[in-house]
Amino acid sequence: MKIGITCYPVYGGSGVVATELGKALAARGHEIHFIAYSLPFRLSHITENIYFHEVSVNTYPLFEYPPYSLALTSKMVDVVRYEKLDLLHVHYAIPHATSAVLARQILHGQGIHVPVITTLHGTDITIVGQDPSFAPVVTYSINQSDGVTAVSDYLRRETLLKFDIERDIEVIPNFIDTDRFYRQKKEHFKRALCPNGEKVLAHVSNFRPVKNARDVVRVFHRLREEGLPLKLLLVGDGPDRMPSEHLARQLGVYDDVRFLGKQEPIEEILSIADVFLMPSGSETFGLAGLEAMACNVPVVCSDIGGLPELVIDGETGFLCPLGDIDALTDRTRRILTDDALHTKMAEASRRRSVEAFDLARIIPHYESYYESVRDGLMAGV
Ligand code: GMT
Repeated sequence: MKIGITCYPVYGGSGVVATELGKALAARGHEIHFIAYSLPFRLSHITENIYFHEVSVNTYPLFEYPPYSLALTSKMVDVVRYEKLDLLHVHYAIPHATSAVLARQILHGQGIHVPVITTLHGTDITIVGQDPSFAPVVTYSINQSDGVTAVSDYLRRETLLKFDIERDIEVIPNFIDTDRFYRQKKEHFKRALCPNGEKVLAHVSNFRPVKNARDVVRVFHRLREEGLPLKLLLVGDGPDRMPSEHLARQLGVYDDVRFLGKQEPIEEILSIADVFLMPSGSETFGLAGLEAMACNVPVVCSDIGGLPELVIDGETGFLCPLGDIDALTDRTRRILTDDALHTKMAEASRRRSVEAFDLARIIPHYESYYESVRDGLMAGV
């Protein structure tokens, strides 16, 4: 099939999923056209079957807010028409689903019928999408899409609960390339960071407030106070990075914390981690946690959102009440101080990532969903 994929090209889970999906589909022979305002960050080079169409927004003195959604719509119309796309698959409802629905309508007037599939990822439903300034448009765009998927059953339920939805939503969980994400031997890196054999806590996020990155520093501080030899690796960047740095200084642990910023070879960093911390306030799936699990790193996280669908409490890590620093500290300590438990959880984490979320299992689910939506649309034309 010829598939147009639109996503946020910046550092973040929905862009990662969309880009990895496009790459995997291209490898299976589909022709993939990314339509976005810049090259998706996981798309370092264009290969056979992959095309990139940049959306640029012209400024005009009247525009205090240049209308990106309309420029995106026009680009979608253009690409569908001239590249003869079979479908548009947009990731994150705002504004991508709306632009795609409008593009479909414009094309319909030109005798071109292209189905629109929207994948809901997270805050497009759980936070920003519910804001009254967006909610009616999000509801309309979901209802008007030809197919809608959600990355967890929690997100599906939440969408049906919070919006007036008149259609089915297919759950297709996020996935991982377990041939890329596995525990590598990184002895030099480990020795350089932990010269005295310290254990490593890790956290990867875009440091938005919803990630509660400061709770990671708090847990680390508690464990250090107890005398555990430990280092903390923080990967990514965003609004809460600086407050987290300040907190680490205030608590006197800054020297043992490494803020690595945005990094691409995440699997190399995860390969030296012992526990992954994810104390998020909201998380529909927790892709960063899945990446850790694939690298044999047990996850200690909040018991919220879609996280219980990913992390099996007591088997691949622990689920803790939201904001409970005592519980997060306790569960992390249990893993770090019990080698047998650590080994068991590390192996179970890897096994779960392969058995439930490997790309080879999930990509065919998308393909069959594409076909069913396209066939359904063609039957109605
Ligand atoms: O919804 C967001 O905050 C954006 C999105 C992103 O682009 O980072 O994150 C969501 O989508 C990811 C991929 O499906 C999920 O793994 C994340 O759990 C989810 N984030 C939240 O729900 C906060």
